[in-house]
Amino acid sequence: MPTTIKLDPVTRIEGHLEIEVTVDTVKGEQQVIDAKSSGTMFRGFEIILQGRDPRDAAMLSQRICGVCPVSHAMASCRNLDDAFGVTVPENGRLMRNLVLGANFVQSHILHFYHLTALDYIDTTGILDIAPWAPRYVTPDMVGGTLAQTLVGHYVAALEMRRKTHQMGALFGGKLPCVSSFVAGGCTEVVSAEKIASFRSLLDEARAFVDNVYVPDVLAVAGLFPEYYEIGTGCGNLLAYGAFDLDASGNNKLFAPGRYTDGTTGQMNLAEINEHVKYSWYTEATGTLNPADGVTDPDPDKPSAYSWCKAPRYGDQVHELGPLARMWINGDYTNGISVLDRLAARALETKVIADAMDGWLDELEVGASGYAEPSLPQTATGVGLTEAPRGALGHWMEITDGTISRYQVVTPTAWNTSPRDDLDQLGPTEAALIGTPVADLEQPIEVLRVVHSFDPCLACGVHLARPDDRARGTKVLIQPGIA
Ligand code: NFE
Ligand code: MG
Repeated sequence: MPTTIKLDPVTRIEGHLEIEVTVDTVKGEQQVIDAKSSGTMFRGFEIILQGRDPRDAAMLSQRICGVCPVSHAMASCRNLDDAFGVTVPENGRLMRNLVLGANFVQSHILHFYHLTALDYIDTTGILDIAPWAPRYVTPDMVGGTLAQTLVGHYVAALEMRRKTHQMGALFGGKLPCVSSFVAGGCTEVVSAEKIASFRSLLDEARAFVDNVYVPDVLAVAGLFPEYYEIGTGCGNLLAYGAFDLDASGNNKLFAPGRYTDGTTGQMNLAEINEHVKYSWYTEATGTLNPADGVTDPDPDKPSAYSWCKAPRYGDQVHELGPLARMWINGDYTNGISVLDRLAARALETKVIADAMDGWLDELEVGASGYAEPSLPQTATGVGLTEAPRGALGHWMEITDGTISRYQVVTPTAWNTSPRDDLDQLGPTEAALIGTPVADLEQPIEVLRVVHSFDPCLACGVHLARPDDRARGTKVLIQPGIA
């Protein structure tokens, strides 16, 4: 008999995600036969931004998320750079890269140690108090020395995250939510002292990544090899690319591109659209390209089960994230699975941390990182970057000097998207199909698959629904009082 299990909410993620799986026995093995991923929180940032001065966009859109505010600042500023037609000076490009890089290192360490490592280790006798207990304890979890070591590294990782935050704040002004990212560059002043402080913190972070993070991920991978076959998903990957290596915009640490039906291809923005058949948005706003996108919530829509729209490329499902970036860059092509996501994320952290050392060398003490733009009355803009969880895009229209349209499409919207107009499952849903579940009371395998995407629903559904059961009761936060 098929059994339905609901993880509501999924814990050790950012934001509010509900995962519903149906489990049945197929060919003698109990496994997931159906899955639904539901973003259960509406944010409304795209509505909040309408009617505002475009120069506010970077400050406001960063508040979408405390984990990846730098990515939203970067996407927003690139959007404004594009709309205003301004060229960012070299120090501006480099400081933006360094702050974004610091945030990636922080976020990836957070994901492994504080969000997913506990899916693999039995911490009984080590962490028996809240918030670590009660929790799933399954026979395949590893205890003993590895568990002791990983818990020790869990604590060390907290300290490392503090230091990477400090690093980002040196050129970001503060963190989370940087104050120096503006249209036209970065307003922080480059000094020899700041470069030295940044490098000293970066040296510590690089040592942690090389000597602790990457080896720990490989240790977990060695003990759970079956997870190279679990959570394979849609098999398609997409990246916008990020970390400009020069002013041309064509030379990036991570290249844009996609991998669709087994073939590598170019990424053309016109092919992106957001389906809403199963999302709480009016049907009229479906399948629009983000440049023409509309945010019009329909909380009573009978077919819907998520506040995430379903972004698609050429109407096909694509997975975003570190694995997509590393694959498209040719840096990691071992496979697509739970462990491949974890391994690619750790290896990418090393690639970025090592590159940051070179960007510090390129900074010019005293040179401005900011070119003052003039504000157009009418313009359109697109800002693309990568966030820790995958490709991030902001689209904007300016009319009469104010924002008349602002659309954000986040990586978690792609990865945890519900079904689309063609009834194709979203990437996480697809990755769950076929996942073995040994114990219906403790579906740890489901959690391992979901966590491998590092979902952030605050980003995904960029108002609160105070009572989860009262779907008809919505409180819309109006512009100006958010
Ligand atoms: Ni809230 Fe975010 C990242 C973005 S995920 S963490 O990384 O954009 O959608
Ligand atoms: Mg959006």
